[in-house]
Amino acid sequence: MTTTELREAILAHLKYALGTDPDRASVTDWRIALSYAIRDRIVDPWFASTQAAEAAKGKRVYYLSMEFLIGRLLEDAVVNLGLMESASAAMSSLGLDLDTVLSDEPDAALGNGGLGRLAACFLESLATVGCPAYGYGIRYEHGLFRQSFVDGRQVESPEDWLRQPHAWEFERPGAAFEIGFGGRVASNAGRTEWTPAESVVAEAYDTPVIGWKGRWANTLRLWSAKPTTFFDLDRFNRGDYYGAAEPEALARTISRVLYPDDTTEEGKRLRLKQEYFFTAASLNDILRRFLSEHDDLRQLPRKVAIQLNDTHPAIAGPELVRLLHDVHGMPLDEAIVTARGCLSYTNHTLLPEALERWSEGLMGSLLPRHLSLIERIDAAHAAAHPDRGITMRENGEVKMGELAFCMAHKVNGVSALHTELMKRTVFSELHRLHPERILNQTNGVTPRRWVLSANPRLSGLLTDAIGEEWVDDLERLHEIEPLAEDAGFREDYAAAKRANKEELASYLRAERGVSVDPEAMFDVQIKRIHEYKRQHLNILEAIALWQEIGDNPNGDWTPRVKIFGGKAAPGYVFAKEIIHLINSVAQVINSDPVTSKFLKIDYPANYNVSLAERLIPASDLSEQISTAGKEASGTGNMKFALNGALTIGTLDGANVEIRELVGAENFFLFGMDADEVMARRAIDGHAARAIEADPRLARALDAIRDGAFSPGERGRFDAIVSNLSQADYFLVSSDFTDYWRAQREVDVAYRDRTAWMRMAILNTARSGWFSSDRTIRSYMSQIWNAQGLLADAGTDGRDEG
Ligand code: F55
Repeated sequence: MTTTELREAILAHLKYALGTDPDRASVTDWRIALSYAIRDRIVDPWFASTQAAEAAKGKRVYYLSMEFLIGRLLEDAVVNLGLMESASAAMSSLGLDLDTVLSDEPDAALGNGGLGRLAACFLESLATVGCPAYGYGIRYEHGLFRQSFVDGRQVESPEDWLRQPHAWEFERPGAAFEIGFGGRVASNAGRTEWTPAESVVAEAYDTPVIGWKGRWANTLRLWSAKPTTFFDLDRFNRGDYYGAAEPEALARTISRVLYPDDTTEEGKRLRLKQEYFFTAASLNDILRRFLSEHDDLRQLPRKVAIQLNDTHPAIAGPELVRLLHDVHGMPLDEAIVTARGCLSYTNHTLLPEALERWSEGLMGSLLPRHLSLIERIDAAHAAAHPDRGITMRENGEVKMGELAFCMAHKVNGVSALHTELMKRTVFSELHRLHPERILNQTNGVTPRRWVLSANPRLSGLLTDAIGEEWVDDLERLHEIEPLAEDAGFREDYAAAKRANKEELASYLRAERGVSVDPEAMFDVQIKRIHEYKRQHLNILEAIALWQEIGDNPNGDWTPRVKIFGGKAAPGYVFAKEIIHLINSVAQVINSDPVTSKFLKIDYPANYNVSLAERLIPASDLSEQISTAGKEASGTGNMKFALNGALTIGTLDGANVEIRELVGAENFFLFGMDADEVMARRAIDGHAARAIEADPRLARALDAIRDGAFSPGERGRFDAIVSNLSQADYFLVSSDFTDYWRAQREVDVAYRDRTAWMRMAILNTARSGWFSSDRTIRSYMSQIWNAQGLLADAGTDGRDEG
């Protein structure tokens, strides 16, 4: 598409779709007009892909996820269609700057963190490798809350991404299903029938997902809850205007808002409704599509692969059994086997508080038929394994992990270590009964978003050096390995990083009024705030460093800027204390005239996908410091390594694999491993011992306790101090000394600019394996048994085996 054609298309949309003209148009109007013009280019490949999938009558993949953290869509589409230059030229010919227009788009924040972002990377990779697939989820009216800081404390406000017209979706009033809740179950002539007491309509909204070079496009289908009757006319006529609108309000509540908690499962009735709502709508849709192409439901596993993104859609097991057995008359045992043949389950956490359990009381009242089917499935499983000591129900609760495991033919972890721990801990008994079921699929990230568009300077360098093929064949980055020894390339690589840092520095100056020196090391920890991720270990090290610099202000310190980003679940009190502590420490340290040329701390509010795209390319050091055994994988760690930030990290999640691939000499390892963590916890008074053994740690904790960061309010952070000195479950105190040691090694390494750049280049060169294309091909061959439909793609010979 030429610049002129694109320009004309934009003007036409501005006029005919938005009803405005160039003189009046706002940036948002232009952005939406550009989005429509780009969207038009997606529709043909999208139709072609849909038709190719229909003609092939092959297997389709369905990715069921409560969360899709897709961020902005316009830039992604422009990049994948290869229209970056035309778009930039077209916008400037209209007097606009493309970057300004692109950053006007609100993030679609339909997820909490890693799990939701993984789903988004997977969608893009499924399209890039040409695998016929649908993402299924919820069209939340409000995504993850907006975070702001008031006096250093997190304050949440509602997110409102749909306030402006959403240019990427197509409403499908014709694709709608009635979803029932409650009611009763009755047997009728040998057939069980569920008669729900209430119901809502799930209506589909489709967003096309275009892969690299526009060769293939899939669909993200999000369900919105609508009332079965819009309006209670009788109540209206009686003058009860609020009551008349009640059915609508009640129904819409289901897709109103994303639950903002990424760990603790609170057993909320509305949450279970959301889970069933989108799962049932998706399964109805899947069966409808299958039956439009085939007639024998016993063939379902050959045509349908359904991936459950954690247990949130685990009700899919009983729901599919219900559809096959109750609705389509398949014998129960066969229905269970058939459903299992379609379903597979990804586990994303071992944290006990994050494993979903639903009380049988709640489930029985909302989904009575499903509860009775779970009992039947449980009984069938028990009968097949009479020696087993567990069931999927315990203390009046249904354990969704066990249910998902029993209803899936494959269960996967998301990193090598996490998968081993799954086998050894939460699923040890089920693993003994089904040793072939658990497998690993190490996470990945899409290089189109996380390298090509987030880091155009690095991308340009890579393409100049080795051609463009790395973009969808990321292991080709190995080809730049020899260039780590090339002084010219190192300088270019350093210049790209430097320019990214300058850009971030001016952003921080403009948006936050903080000034940072681009020469300093940018040390970044961005992720949800959680005790196991140990942002408090990072801030403790900052305090100790500040104290040490203060002792010796004329020392030869390596300048650092520590940047934090991340939200805490609104109900997670301790995580909010950590945020408050970081902000309070930042305020004191940043205003210390003696130390501030060596150490600054910044915590921009409202961390999201778009902010990650700014921060990661400008980072030198990636903080991956979770308590070993707790972070299932991490995916930010991969994005940093690809963009040439060195990792300081524990042997946790995918850090282990990153270190193996980039080389131990290019990774700053510290801390206990998962086995040592368990042993350390068994030592009486481990925290007190660690503090006694390390005067730096003791002094840092004393400063917090004495009110150094809470002038006039000594006890403000007592909860943190006493936690770290006593229970310290996440072993912050016990890992502090080694973390400090590793950080000082980082300081020394950063001063040797040549050696540092060599290491950074090797991180980029050796991280190509972390492309989500690799992950998706591996799911296709090892779990889904699905084929790609692109002439030059597919799974043959390219998966990881
Ligand atoms: C969201 C809702 C609930 Cl109820 C529970 C968990 C979550 C959630 O967001 N989890 C999450 O993000 N888990 C992360 O998944 C990533 C992708 O696999 C991993 O990399 C990361 O280690 C894990 O914490």
